[in-house]
Amino acid sequence: MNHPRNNVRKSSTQLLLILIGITALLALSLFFSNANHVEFKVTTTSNIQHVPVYKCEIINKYPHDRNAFTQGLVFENNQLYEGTGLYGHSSLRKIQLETGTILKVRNLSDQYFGEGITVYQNKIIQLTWKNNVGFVYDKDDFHKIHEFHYPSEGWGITFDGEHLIMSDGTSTLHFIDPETFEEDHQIQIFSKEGPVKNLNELEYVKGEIYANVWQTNLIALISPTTGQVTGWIDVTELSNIENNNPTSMPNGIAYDPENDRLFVTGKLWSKIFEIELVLSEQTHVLD
Ligand SMILES: [Ca+2]
Repeated sequence: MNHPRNNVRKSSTQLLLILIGITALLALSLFFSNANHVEFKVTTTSNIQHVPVYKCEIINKYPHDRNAFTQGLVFENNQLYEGTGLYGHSSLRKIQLETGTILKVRNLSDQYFGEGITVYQNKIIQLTWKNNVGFVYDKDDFHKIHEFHYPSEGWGITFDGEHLIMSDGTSTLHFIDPETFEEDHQIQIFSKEGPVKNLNELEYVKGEIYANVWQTNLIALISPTTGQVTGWIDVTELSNIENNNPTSMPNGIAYDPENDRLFVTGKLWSKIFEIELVLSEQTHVLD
């Protein structure tokens, strides 16, 4: 005969087993739930590799000198500055955006092929292509303050609030101290297809680096910390308006942070376009 107390103990044991069973089921359920979640995350990560592609919605068009072989473009304090290239034609310009009027110009000596420009404090910095020298000018009167040197080619340059960021035609971006011009570090730029070479004109826009990719209609959006391309802007539509040929490719990105305006142009283009980005359904693969 079972003692009632034993029955109680037996019931308690059964209850405990049931509870353990329920707990185990819950744990398994949570595990599979998490497993699904993990799988979902993996899928999402995989999707991130297919980064967004943006098209351009034209907000405004402004005149641009068709003889300007644009290598640098920057907008600062309601003023547009442009650096132009080609031997014998290189210059630094201050331009009135609305009219295209050249308010101030400084021509470079014939031996220099001008490249990217950026503004740092009250100075403008301009690179040269193969001369391994950059120029620092007073922003207001364009007088040359000093020069600095770098070992690579000079292509594009921008400023992220801490470092000058410079491209050299490869997939490398150099982060340079704006006071000493010594390199702090560099990053390699890559997309799903591998390294992204020919990074040209640059602009730092809301925490990302925008870069024209030479000989393409593409602007790469780049994470300055990882070097990963996080998106593309396809400006083919703008190139088509300009009837561009291989020498008059898109080049030139400027950002007006006060009014959140993005400007793009190209070498020998007749216009500067103010654009907004519109998400495209296109999934671009860089050749
Ligand atoms: Ca720029």
